[in-house]
Amino acid sequence: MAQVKVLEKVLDANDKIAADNRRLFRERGIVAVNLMSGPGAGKTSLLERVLPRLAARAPVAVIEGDIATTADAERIAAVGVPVVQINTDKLGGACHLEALAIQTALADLPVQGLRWLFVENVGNLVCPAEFDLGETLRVGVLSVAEGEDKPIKYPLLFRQIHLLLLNKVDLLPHLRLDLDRLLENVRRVNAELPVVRCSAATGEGLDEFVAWLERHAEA
Ligand SMILES: Nc1nc2c(ncn2[C@@H]2O[C@H](COP(=O)(O)OP(=O)(O)OP(=O)(O)O)[C@@H](O)[C@H]2O)c(=O)[nH]1
Ligand SMILES: [Mg+2]
Repeated sequence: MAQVKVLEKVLDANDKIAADNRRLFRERGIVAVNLMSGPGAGKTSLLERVLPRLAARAPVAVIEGDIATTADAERIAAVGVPVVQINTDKLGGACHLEALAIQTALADLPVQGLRWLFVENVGNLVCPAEFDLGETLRVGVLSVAEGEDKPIKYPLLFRQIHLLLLNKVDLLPHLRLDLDRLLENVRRVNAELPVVRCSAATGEGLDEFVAWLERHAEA
């Protein structure tokens, strides 16, 4: 019982800070995109491809969340985009980002005039979906190598997101995957969820992803 109370308090505090973040994003016209997936689905690879295209038209920044290492922030810095790395091992090793970490990281980013803020959450198909960061859009990434059953086994993330990127489609000829069953499982959890089939390796589907982002940013 006591444990439940503690968790409620944590979520309460998180939601208040998330509301502050959301207000700041609205006031400044920032579109904040929370990118969530299991480890290795291709979040950073997709960002490496998509960020230069968005940055050519409007200022972009990234917050990278990982338990440890600055590897992903270094990859983002290499494409010339301002980035802050959050390592949650210094915050108790959390498997997700919380709103306070976003608020703190914003102090180290060029928020003035910023249009796009991408938050790459810690690689985890469960916990990130439980914490509101104040983001504008939630995008999930599932790679085709993860199997047909992930949407029904880990439904929360698939319920919360506004778009699903089905990544690594270049690998389909090499996999034993029933794509129709995977898509049916997505629909069982979230009937309306748009799905973009893409590959960070070949660039397939990324025009569609960028177009979706720009449409939703206008809205
Ligand atoms: N074949 C293929 N490989 C990919 C694709 N996207 C990513 N990869 C590879 O998958 C591995 C993981 O990619 P990352 O982009 O680091 O994945 P991530 O989701 O950022 O991983 P974490 O941040 O650790 O959760 C790397 O070896 C990538 O080169 C893709 O579309 N096709
Ligand atoms: Mg990554």
